[in-house]
Amino acid sequence: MPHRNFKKSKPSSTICTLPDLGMEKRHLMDDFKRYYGHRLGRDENCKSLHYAYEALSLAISDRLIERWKKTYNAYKEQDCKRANYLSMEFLMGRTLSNAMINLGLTDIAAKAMYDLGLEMEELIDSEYDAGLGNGGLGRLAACFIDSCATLQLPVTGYGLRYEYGMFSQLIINGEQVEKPDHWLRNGNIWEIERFEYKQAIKFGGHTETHIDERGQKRVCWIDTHDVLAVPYDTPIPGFQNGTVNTLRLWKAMATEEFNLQEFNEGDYAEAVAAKNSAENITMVLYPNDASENGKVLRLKQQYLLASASLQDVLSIWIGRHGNDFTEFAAKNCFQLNDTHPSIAVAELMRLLMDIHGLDWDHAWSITQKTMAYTNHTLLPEALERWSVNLFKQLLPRLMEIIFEINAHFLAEVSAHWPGDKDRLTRMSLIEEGSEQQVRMAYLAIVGSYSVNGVAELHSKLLQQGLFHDFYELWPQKFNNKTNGVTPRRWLASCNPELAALITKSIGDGWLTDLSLLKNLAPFADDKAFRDRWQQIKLSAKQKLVDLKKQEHDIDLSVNALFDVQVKRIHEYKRQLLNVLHVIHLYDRIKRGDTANWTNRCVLIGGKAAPGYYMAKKIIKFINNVGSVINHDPDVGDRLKLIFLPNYRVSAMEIICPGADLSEQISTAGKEASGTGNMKFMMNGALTIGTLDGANIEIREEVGNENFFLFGLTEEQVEASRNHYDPASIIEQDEDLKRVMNLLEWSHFNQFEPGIFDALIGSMKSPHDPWLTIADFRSFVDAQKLVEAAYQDTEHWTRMSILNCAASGKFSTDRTITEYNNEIWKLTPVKVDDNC
Ligand code: 26Q
Repeated sequence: MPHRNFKKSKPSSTICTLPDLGMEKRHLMDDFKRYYGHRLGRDENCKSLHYAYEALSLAISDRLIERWKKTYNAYKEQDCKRANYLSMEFLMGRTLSNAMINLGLTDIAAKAMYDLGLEMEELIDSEYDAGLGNGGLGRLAACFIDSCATLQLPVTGYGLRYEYGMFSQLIINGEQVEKPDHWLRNGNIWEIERFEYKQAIKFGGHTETHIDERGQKRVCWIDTHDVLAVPYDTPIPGFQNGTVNTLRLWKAMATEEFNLQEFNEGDYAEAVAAKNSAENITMVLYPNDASENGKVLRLKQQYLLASASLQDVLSIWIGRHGNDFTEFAAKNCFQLNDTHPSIAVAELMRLLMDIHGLDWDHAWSITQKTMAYTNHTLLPEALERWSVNLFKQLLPRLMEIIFEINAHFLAEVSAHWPGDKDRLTRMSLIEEGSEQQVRMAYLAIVGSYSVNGVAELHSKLLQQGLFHDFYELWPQKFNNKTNGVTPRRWLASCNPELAALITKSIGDGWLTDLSLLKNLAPFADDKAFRDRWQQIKLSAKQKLVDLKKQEHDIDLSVNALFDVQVKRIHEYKRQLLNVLHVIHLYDRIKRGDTANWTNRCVLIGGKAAPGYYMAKKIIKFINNVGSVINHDPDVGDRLKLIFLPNYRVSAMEIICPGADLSEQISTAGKEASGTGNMKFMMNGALTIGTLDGANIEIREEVGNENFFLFGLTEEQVEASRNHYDPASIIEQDEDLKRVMNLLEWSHFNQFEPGIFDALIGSMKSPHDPWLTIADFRSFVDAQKLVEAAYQDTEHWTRMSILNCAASGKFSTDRTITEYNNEIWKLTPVKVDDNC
């Protein structure tokens, strides 16, 4: 069916003006009933909670949509500068409870549901996570757009609408088994398809050059296979302020012409296959959180995101300003979430020159004034590179532009360092070798006016190490933006009891100015407050225990120290070090060395990239060690090791309020920032951690006495590279020797010989980059301090309160304010909230 063209026949403003929807209990109840009975066609015989969740969500969504329109109009009226956050991942998790908080409807809606005989918690729980991300980087994007809306900044999130998000993790016989995550199976009430804003994306073909009527050289990219990108919009509400921004996710679809052509030629099967290959582009999220090099489909995804988003922004611009780009850079900017969308640098050049007729210099000046790049990793192996040959085949015009950008850039390098050939080789956007490769990070740096890391140490190391040459050339481009998390989801929504206590004590200003949490500090000396704080922690732990019991029939005791490490499974994050410590505790129990014992429950959760052999072994190892320890009657309640399957956003919402101890134990210099560390701190967990990523800033904020520090520093890690001798460390440490002996004697794999050899070998290797053995002793010693501190409940509770009180810096409201003040320079736009 042809879609209606709104440009030709506009609906009159009368049909667009809607009556404001009520915000009282009766309004919600009426709307709920109408949706449940009419739109969804359900009645009292319906057993599934899903439809009640949908009916409530539709009622809530209506209230978002009316504010969405007002926001849209306010932005249009003010003709304000806008930022666009380009990210291959938006790890949104659930939407309903966040939407209610931000609309100020949490209590009213809960009462409405109660009156209808429904339990709000059950409805919230029946929502499927939108798992369109791997981990930190994707969740950061979700927190960022929440804060942008709360700060009333005109920012649009652009991403991909994957049909399949992050896989579900099953644990079978201790091993990870991946199950596809068809998150859209039951529909998604929060999104709106906007076919009218579709964009065509080119792939393949070749280029031709000709001279236009003005004597200018013009390049045409022709004989391409085009794919449509169709946007699906989700409203992103600010916190009780009337602003509702947009998350626009692109879905790939086959073009109608494409199919017709083949169909007319009689090749129906080919036509359908071609349709599939187009629609496959946004079928699945790549489940690796370090780059998987060389996959054509991944490059297609990246280009689709970049091209569709830029065309969208340009068509909005042209709709208002025609072909006049003089003000474009003053009114638009693009934040690139890592190198994944960095092909946008070349694509903006293409669109400005080939489609809109600008010359190179003008287009380049616009590009360099609008693009900004955030780096999220220091691991050199994780830096994205694409084969030049692949690029030429898939995106021939883009490859030409990258070569030209490189030629201009290398001329600048030569002028700065005449005769320095090594530097040219080092800095070139093209890496020479058996196969030429495009260095995407360098393309992003060259094309951007801002380059930032995500924590102080990380940004410093980028400048001194990975990007040093570029820092020397353009020091003013480089800056730091320490990550954060949104306090609405990561405190108010996930820990309502703690949030209520905080509000009762210091007022509710903290929800939008998290630095006010500092006013909690004096309450650390108040016994009644501490008692209440403790009760709340216990009740959060109980929820976690109940969940484990219900889902996996595991009994845990809330009196134990809940020691938690949840994050992607990676060698550098050192889940292995955590397990070595657990084995050490087990060994102490077996030897009867249990005087003054602190009962401990170690919880580890996270997904391994399906192709990451060592990470999968680590999961099996945790499960095997857990199974031996948890079934040993000598151990009892003293120690438990539990693997939490299918770690995801909604799981963290239950886990972080119930944690006592947060494990942030990466090899120093390897974790760019971490954000789980911030969620735990905000919820009153104490951190045991290395001087890595944002841990350093967490420790600075909370004070050394309220943080359990261990391990080598980043300098020591680097210095130990050439003379690391794990064998002699093991030899000199009786505790460690016993732990390693248990491993070597297959204590945890008695009927599975050899399965952990690769893990043991990697830890014992003098070339182990993660230095697990080097940090064992200092980790065990710090854990002893943890135990002693935990035994003094009053002291521990004080430290817990002080951690929460010191977490104000780690709100994404602060992070985004810095992005805005130093990079985007947008003016907040007030939106009338009298709906
Ligand atoms: C790249 C190419 C091909 C396939 C996959 C990828 C890919 C996908 C995701 C590469 C990396 C990621 C994700 C990285 C990530 O989550 N990094 C984390 O970012 C957080 C937010 O800044 C930091 O807190 C963490 O320290 C960092 O590890």
